Amino acid sequence: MATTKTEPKLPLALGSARKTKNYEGLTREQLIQAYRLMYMSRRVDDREILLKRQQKIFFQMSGAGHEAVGVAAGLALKAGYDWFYPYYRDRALCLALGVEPYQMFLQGVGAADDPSSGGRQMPSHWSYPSLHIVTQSSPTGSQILQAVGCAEGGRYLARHRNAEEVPSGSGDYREFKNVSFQNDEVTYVSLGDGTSSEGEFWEAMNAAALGKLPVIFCVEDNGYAISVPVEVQTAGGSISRLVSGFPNFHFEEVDGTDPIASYGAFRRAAKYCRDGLGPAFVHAHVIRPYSHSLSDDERLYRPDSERERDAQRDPVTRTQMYLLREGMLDDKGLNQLEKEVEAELQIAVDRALEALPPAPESVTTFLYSPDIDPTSSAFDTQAAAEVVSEGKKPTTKTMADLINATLRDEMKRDERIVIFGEDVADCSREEYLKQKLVKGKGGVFKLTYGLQCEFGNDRVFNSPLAEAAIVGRATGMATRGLKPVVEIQFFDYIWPAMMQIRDELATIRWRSNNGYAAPVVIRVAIGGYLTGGAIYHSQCGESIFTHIPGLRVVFPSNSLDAAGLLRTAIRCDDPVLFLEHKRLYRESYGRASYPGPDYAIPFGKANIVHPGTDLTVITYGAVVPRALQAVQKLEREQGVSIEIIDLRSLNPFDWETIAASVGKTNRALVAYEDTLSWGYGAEIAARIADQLFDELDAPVRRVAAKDTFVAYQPILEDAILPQPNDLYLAMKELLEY
Ligand SMILES: Cc1ncc(C[n+]2csc(CCOP(=O)(O)OP(=O)(O)O)c2C)c(N)n1
Ligand SMILES: [Mg+2]
Repeated sequence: MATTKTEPKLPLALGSARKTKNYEGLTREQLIQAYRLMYMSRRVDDREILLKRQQKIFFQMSGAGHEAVGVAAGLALKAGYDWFYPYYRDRALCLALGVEPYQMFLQGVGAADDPSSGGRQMPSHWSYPSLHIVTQSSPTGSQILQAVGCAEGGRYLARHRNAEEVPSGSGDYREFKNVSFQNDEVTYVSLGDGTSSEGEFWEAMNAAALGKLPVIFCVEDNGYAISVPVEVQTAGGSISRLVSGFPNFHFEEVDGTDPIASYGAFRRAAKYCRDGLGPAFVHAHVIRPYSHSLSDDERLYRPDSERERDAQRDPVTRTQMYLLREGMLDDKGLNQLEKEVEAELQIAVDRALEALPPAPESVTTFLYSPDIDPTSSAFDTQAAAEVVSEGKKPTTKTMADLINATLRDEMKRDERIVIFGEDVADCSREEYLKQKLVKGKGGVFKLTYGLQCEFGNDRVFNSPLAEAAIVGRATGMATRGLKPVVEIQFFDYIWPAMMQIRDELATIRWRSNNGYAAPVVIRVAIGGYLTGGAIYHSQCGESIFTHIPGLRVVFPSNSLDAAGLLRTAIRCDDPVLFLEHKRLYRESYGRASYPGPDYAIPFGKANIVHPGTDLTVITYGAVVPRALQAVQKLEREQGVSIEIIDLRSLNPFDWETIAASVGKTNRALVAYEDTLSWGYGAEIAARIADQLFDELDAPVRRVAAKDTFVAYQPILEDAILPQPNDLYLAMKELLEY
């Protein structure tokens, strides 16, 4: 651990640079260029503020006060080589990396040609793929874990050169992914002082320290998070003090209003990372002269005296004075520089104001991959796979067996796949496996058993117990072209990852206008009927995720469907939530023989598990075998004929099959394990009521769990979850209607 601390006293810092005259290795030209960028950054803010007041743009977020540290980072790191996860105050960094002011104004006006988002995101939400500036969201701090994953992705690619190869005709996501990397690349991520209170920040610091990853964490400490001062935010008032115990880090604390000192800090930090020694932490003290945003008036909570103290540290004016004092610029040179910047900005603003807005019809474009359609017939290899198993005596494999086999087949086929999560490895202490002291675990349900032994620690490993970190790191890796297939041990514990799933993973392609994508597969053990599973090992809740645009959600009910849908999930180019019902893992229902290494089922295609003519039951997951039981009884007793549709994939779902069936039977029952109200069945029932109203001879009914939690005592569990008899009664009633 190395520590360099520079007290935040600008005159001294600049004074010392003057004494040594080496300006931390910056040339006079570079210093003038640094000032030019800082000045430009401030003036872009000023222009935007004016445009906002004229109602020509719709939001403004300034980088004022953060210019010196941003430019310093931009000079110390390399655009298009290193990777950048900036936050909204990093305008100067972006300019230093090569973003043009015109491009920034395009985002302000929400133009179709805005390269960051095509008019979808607020200004200061940077995304410039050719520069490796990765799309940014608005939740504070949710970029940090992704930066860690990005660094991991680069290191993985450096160690697994075969992963770059794309076999011709692979037909999978690899055909559309650039996996370039540099052996000594660095990932930069920044955040504000307030954001360092977010749990994900600490998860990211831990993961970076554990992996000795080349990440530079930059905390731009302006002393406030909107109106909350740092001493209320951070115990002891100093984030440097709090993080100082993390191992493997290089630490810098610097006056972030001083471009020379900041550059020195970043240069040392970058060297430490490039040398492979571990991550670095740069704590930069900056100011925030323009309130939090245009919607905030800091005079409500900061007295003039405090604001004036800050103003004296303004990085733009002080750097300007410094250059004059050092004789690098004279008044004439300065005037000339400022005139040039103003002229450039005028042209940029004029052009941006003429830019066309996006077309309203484009609003759903790039929610999903434009390159690979997982609903297409290319993913329908069921017939071919059945031929593979023909002739051999079929062995009956459980859903757990076939998920394990599919993961194994896909890992063999594609070296970009990495698997991680809680307990998924066989044994983290590899020597125990080598010495054959232990057999290995491979997941609490053993779904990943044997994969670490076969593919090694780099490809299958245990993560810290941190669900946001699992999904966030996976998202960063996928951004680099890898295919993380991660596990959330129980659906009940997916919630810490919700921010990453809902606000990051699912939004990345859409919000960056296809600039970036993160086709991660998240496998999740879900559901109840466990006899003792209780509240926290029985939850469903799939509709919360089908409600998220941009995310595919599948929920197989049997071994073959699990194998076929998991393969499609892995090979496609979209993020997929793959729900595995725990009760079905080893059920005798739905076992099958191994269907071969290319068996795939397209998304959005339901399976008619039982054909019929008098009533349609639409269901999925563990309710499928229960519905079958009820149907068999009713058919036996009453000679009726009931059709059961297993949806298999919930988003997208197979409306055609539902419509055709209800058109034939004129009666519909929607059955699902989750709580009744506001659930997945509500959407299906509403669609039927809306679009098939004329076909119906009876109301659309739902059978689902009671609107409560799943209890431990089996008598209660039975009463809460939908049972075959509940289904039987509802079917009977509908048939008699
Ligand atoms: C998760 C989340 N919570 C709240 C907000 C609203 N918000 C936006 S910026 C901000 C303050 C951030 O302060 P800091 O991290 O110090 O950065 P600064 O703006 O001071 O540079 C808050 C509360 C948000 N965007 N995301
Ligand atoms: Mg702050």
